Amino acid sequence: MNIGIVCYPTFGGSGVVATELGKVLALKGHQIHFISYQQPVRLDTFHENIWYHEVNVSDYPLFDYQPYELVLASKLVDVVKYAKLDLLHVHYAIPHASAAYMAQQILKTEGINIPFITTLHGTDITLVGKDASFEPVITFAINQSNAVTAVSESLKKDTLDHFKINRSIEAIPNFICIDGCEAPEIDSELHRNIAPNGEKILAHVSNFRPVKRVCDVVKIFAKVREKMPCKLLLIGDGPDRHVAETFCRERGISEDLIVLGKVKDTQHVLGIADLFLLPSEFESFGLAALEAMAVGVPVISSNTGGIPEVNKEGFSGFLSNVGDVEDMAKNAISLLSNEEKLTQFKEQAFGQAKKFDILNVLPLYEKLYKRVIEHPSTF
Ligand code: GMT
Repeated sequence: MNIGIVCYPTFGGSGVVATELGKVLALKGHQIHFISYQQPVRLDTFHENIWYHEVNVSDYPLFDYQPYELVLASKLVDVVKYAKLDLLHVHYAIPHASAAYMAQQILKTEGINIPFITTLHGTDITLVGKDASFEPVITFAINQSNAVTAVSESLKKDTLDHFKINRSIEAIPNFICIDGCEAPEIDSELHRNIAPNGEKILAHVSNFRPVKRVCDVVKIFAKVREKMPCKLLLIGDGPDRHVAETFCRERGISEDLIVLGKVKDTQHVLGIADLFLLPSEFESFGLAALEAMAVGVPVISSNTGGIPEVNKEGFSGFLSNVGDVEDMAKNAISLLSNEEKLTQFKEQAFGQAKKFDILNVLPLYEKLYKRVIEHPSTF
């Protein structure tokens, strides 16, 4: 199949999922055309069957706000026509689904029929999409898509509960590429560097937006640190990074805080951690937690949104109510202070991640693509 993938190029989960999906589809022989305003971060090397088309946003002085949706729609028209695409798969509804709809309508006037699939990722529904300033367009674009997928059952339910949806939505979970039967070897030099005295390592990866509750991450860390020597490894960057830094400075525990910023190969670094913390206010899936589990790191998380579909209570980690820092710290301390239990949870976390192996998820997308290409208006 000849597939156009539209995504955000940044470190956010939706861009990561879109890029990894495209790379695996290309390996299987499909022709994949990525369309975005920057080369996606995970598209670091080019392979056979992969193309990248950049959307150039003009900076004409009349525009205080550049009309990205329009230039994206025009680019889609161009790529569909000249790369002879069979299908568009857009990741994150805003503004990709409405741009795809516009491109579809333009192409129809030229006798070209291009179906598009919208994958909902989370904040496009739960935060931004619900906003009255977007809602009518989002509802329309979801209803007009030839197929819609959501990354968890929970997100599917939220979409059906909060929007006037008159069509079906298929839940297709996020995935991970698992290599081998056991979690990969850890980088022992990196481990020595971060925890030179054998301290336990707690890790968190995110874009440090308020929804991630970075304040809870550092509070949990501070409570664990009262009981045992440990380090907190923060990966990523964003508006609330200073919350973590200020909290640790004020308590004089900054020497045990390591902020790595935006790291491309997060799993390599995550491998050295003993626990992953994800206390989010909301999380449609929690790809970061799955990436941690895939390198054998158990997860202490909140029980919001789609997280319980990924992190299994008392098996791959523990779940608590949003904001219940006491409970999260208690769970973390109980795991970290029992070596045998920690080893068992590390193995179980890896076992749980294997359920989301790309080999199990890819056929769901391929089947959907085939159905939509053959019967575009049925779904
Ligand atoms: O909001 C973010 O964390 C980024 C966002 C994205 O779309 O880039 O992540 C969402 O999509 C990820 C991939 O499907 C999910 O794993 C995250 O749970 C989801 N984030 C939220 O729901 C907050």
